[in-house]
Amino acid sequence: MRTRLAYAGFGVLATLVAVALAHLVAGLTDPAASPVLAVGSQVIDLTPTSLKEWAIQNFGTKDKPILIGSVFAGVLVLAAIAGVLARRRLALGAGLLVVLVVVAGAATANRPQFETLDLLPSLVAAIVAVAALWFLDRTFRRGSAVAAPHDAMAGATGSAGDPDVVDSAERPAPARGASRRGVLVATAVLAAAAAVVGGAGEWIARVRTRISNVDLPAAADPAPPLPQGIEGKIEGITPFQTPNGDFYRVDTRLTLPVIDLDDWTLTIDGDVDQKVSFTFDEILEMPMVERDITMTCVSNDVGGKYVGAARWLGVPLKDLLDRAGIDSTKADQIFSEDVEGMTISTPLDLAIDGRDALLAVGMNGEPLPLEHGFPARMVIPGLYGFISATKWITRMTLTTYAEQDAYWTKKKWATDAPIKISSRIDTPKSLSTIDPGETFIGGVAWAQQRGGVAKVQVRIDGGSWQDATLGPDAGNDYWRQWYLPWNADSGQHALAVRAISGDGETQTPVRAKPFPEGSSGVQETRVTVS
Ligand SMILES: Nc1nc2c(c(=O)[nH]1)N[C@H]1C(S)=C(S)[C@@H](COP(=O)(O)O)O[C@H]1N2
Ligand SMILES: [Mo]
Repeated sequence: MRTRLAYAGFGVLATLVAVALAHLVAGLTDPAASPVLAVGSQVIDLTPTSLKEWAIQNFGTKDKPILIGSVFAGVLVLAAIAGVLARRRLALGAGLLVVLVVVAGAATANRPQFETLDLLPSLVAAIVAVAALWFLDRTFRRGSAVAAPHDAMAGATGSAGDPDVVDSAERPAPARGASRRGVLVATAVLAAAAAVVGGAGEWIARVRTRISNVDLPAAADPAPPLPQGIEGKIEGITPFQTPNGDFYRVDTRLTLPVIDLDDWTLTIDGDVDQKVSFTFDEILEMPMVERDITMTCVSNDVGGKYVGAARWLGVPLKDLLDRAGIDSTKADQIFSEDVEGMTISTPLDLAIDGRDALLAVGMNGEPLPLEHGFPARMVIPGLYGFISATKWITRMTLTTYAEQDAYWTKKKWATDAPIKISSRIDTPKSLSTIDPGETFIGGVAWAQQRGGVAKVQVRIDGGSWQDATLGPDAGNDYWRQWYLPWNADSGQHALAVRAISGDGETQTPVRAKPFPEGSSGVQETRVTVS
């Protein structure tokens, strides 16, 4: 029993060392090719939409760490089994470890932008895992042989032929503690090596995914100064502009891409008069516009957090497309691709109907953070991000929906997905307990490309809809803060909110889940006043 436990530990340790070294090699080549991350990315791609939505709803932005953690835990359980197998036959345990690494290699090879070099981390992992397991096994058997030289098992393992063992066997058997110490030292050394090497890999990956300094040009067509939000007045309300560090992040990546600005280009091809490519500097030389736009994720539930408002600096998409000369009698979609081969479809007619569709390079006065698409991303007001907001973009192909299916189209999400009118209560927080007396109910509401938010109404305890006061206005593609003074009396209360757009449409009470074209319904929260 004790040796079985020790061997399970050996399997785990051998795997940790292998994964750590592979992580370091991946850090130096392509961080996304690190075995556990490659498997994690495959899991993301293979997970059914319903399960993915469930994970996003329940884990929120922690979905990525939770996924990596689960994959890692799964690997370690299998590694422990490999260790136990190795106790009987080393080849069996080593074989299982190799199978694990082959799975990781296959996951790596299945990535859209796969290069042969990406297999190096897996190859290293295979060699190191087997070598470490062999080493631990040998150390352990040698220790056992030393401790109990007449043990038939030890003699039968073949290590008896080892001159060291023969040597020591001739000496009086040392205390059992000495052999155990050998195993403990080996274990400690390997564990420390794994921590150091893995940490170094992580550090290198982080350094390499730090973005270079870029100086953004001033906008030729700037946005008017952003009015002061009411967050200073209504405590707990979402700020009028979302700071970059607080902006929600939704994408299919587990690692951030390594971007070399000198190599990066944006190519426009497909149904165009001429294929064109732009370097980053060439894009910066084009006239820039600045726009305040609220972006929303299709996975946002009513009342959810996947919405953010920023000031974007970029080139009008139309200007770029005009350089290529698009044939809109043929093409009906912009099929955009990121540096990793992830694809997004955008309806062409909506991208060129006059709305402020941008290739953005700046966000709230800074270069795009890497999390949000550095060096350039699309931003199109009024369309959910999954059909409009390609981050790390490198290609736009003018084509048809009949010819090309993008990532989420393959997963049966809608191709035509305008953002639905919605509103959210930020304060008082759902299910919270507040003091009785004068307070505010407040939040945000959005109706991009629908004439903006004309009105927000609040309903308390099923009463009549009351008009809320709107915060400042930064254009129809931007959200509005809103609040309603409330004299809260003791007891349980139900609060609801709805928005009415400038086009005269009222946010529908009909509930819909995010899949396949965005959630709808009215948010209702409960608060206790006591
Ligand atoms: N390359 C790439 N771009 C992407 C995605 C992605 O997975 N990969 N996700 C999209 C989705 S679903 C949304 S809602 C927005 C989110 O942008 P943000 O992370 O900057 O908030 O980016 C879009 N652009
Ligand atoms: Mo999204």
